[in-house]
Amino acid sequence: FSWETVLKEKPDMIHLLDFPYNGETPRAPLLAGKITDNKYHFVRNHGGVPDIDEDAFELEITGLVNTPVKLTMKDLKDASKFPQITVAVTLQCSGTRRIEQIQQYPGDGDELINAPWGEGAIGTAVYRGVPLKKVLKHACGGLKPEARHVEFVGADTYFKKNTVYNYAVSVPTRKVRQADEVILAWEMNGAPLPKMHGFPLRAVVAGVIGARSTKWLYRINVLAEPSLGPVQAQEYLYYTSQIGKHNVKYSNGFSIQNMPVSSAIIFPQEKDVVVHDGAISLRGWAYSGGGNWPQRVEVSPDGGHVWYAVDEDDMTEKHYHTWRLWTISVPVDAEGWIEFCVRTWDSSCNTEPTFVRSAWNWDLHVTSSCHRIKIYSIN
Ligand code: MTE
Ligand code: MO
Repeated sequence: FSWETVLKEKPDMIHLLDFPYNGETPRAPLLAGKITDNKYHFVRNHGGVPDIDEDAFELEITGLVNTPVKLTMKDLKDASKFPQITVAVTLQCSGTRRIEQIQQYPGDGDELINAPWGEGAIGTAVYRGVPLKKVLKHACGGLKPEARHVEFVGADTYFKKNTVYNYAVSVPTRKVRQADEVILAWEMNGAPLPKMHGFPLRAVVAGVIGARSTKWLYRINVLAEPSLGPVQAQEYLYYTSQIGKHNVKYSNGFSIQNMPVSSAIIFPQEKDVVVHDGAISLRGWAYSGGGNWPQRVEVSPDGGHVWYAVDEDDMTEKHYHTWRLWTISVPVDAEGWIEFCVRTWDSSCNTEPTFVRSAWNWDLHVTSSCHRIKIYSIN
């Protein structure tokens, strides 16, 4: 790994962590369109960025499959072997908007590996690859009856508690049965997968936290139980409010898979002075995992008493794998500091908790409470 790769592929990010490299998408490119430019798609790494020679590369599929195999990139890209698929998928890190929890609960969370993300740890790209379902069927003769989880192993390593691990996570086999939900991808927005995003091959798992979309994927291991890798078993767990940093037992947390509905106001931003003529325009994103889409976005100019719904025409199209960008003009009479907040209902009628404290969990994942900003209104 070197900064050269960052500076070549991602020169203008909000550089949150040098190593492992974590970069957040700045506000303007975040809302520039439904599809995020590769140059600006957020990057979340746990370790270094491996250098992989595509021609020498092999993907190994092993464990509870009827026929373990090794496939080259040429095999995978051979359309006569596997049907190819192109899908737009929103990836959201479960650390998105963590900064709001950090501000209220300083010192919580595993600060060594969990970055203080704002609203830009989310992005959408069009991925091209093959459905994992088809590869398991046509190359591996299907799964053995005991198979319950599919583990993805990345070629990158990271260091935790005096041990070096490969990045490894898993999803239930049930997820893989949906051909357009688990993809082995080599193309991102029409370009070869950038190094920072997993060249030459990554898993793209729609609807669940970004952590399952393993980059630099080189082994798929079909298991009876979830992966024992620390990223699966010790990180990305959701705890009840009785569990804190000092009494944590991993068995008290459950694995975060589907992302809940959440949204954010991107323009204006906290502490902006907004000069207007009785109405303020706001723009932001809304997303929901698990195959849900944001159905209704509402914005309040007074901290959550009066709400205005975003017009359906003022949102990008709905799709069960992607976010929706929205815009609204909200009447404002008040002068001085006012608090805007946004809440979204998804297609399963779920909405967001009202305050950060209702979303608190000690490792500070999934900040899905109503996003609030204070701005100074000059009317
Ligand atoms: N895959 C590997 N091999 N190593 C990683 O550190 N980070 C995961 C996931 N896949 C990670 C990985 C996390 S936590 C997220 S949110 C997504 O990658 C981010 O994908 P991106 O960097 O392409 O945006
Ligand atoms: Mo993540």
